[in-house]
Amino acid sequence: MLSVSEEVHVGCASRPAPNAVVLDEATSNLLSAPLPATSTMERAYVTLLTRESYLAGVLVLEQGLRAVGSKYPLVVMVTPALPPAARAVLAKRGIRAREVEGLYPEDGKHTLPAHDARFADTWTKLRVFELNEYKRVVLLDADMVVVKNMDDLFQIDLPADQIAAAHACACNPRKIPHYPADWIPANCAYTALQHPLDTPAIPTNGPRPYSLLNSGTVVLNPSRPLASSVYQFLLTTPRLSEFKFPDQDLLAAFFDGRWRSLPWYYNGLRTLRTIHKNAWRDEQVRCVHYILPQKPWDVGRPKSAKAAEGEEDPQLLERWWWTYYDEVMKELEEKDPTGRELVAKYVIE
Ligand SMILES: [Mn+2]
Repeated sequence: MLSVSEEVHVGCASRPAPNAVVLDEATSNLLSAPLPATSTMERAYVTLLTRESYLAGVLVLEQGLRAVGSKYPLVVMVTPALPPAARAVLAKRGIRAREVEGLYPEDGKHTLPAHDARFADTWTKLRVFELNEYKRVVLLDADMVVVKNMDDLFQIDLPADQIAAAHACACNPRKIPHYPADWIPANCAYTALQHPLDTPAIPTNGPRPYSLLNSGTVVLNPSRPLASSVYQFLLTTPRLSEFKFPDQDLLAAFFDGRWRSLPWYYNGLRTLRTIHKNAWRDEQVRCVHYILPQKPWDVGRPKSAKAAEGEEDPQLLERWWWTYYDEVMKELEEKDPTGRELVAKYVIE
């Protein structure tokens, strides 16, 4: 664990003035000295936690990484808004917290409709670019679960100023009316897949959604110059108001022509299982992403009985989340009953 004095406070107030986020010499002085490089410290999975209600998600994510024998730790970026009780739960489980400031667009430059209010804090995910105590980071959302080892993401060939991510699914299966109009199955990069293990292409002349990524899993090489240009882009791009999915659309725009496509199974969007049967294989998925509202902890345990041997289980993905959740809660019961109570407060059984 980082002790309090080693925690790094980078950047600026939660509503930064445009010139404050640039990591100039003065701001750089606020960064800690680089941490000693060891083989395990150079690489980390990273997620963001800004509120207690996602604590269960983070603990389940970490449980999965350990269960599949990941060699690299999960580091949790936390913001000043996160209450001490939530930090204590992480600390007691030996999960490293990494202090970052919130990151937001300038006031009035971007508005989120009420139905997407859950995205308000996701700009702060972009803080991951400044974690340059790591050479390589795999950024994961707190609404994901790891069911197969995916440490190979730390070995992929990736130029310093590029990222790797899986495509967004542009099918809009729930026909959400405020989604972009060109989000239809014919324009979805996954529709064209011939083989489940193929990686979708990013053709320069393809439909627009072919150039969109899902930011649940992002492989990157942190660096201060890169962080600085990402934040500059956030503050200056005239396209900001178009970004319906905050950090996700910004990343696709900033890294346009400079991101590598990953196979779907590193970011197994839960909707793919039913709408892209051409691609999805239960036995191939490394990491499930519970996209859209109604996270597993919002709807409770699967109501149906487990499917019989050889039959398809419609709630298999939800069961995976709850299996890890039960393991976490069992351990907390013994080692941190107060923490267990806090986690359970936001979980509907
Ligand atoms: Mn997500």
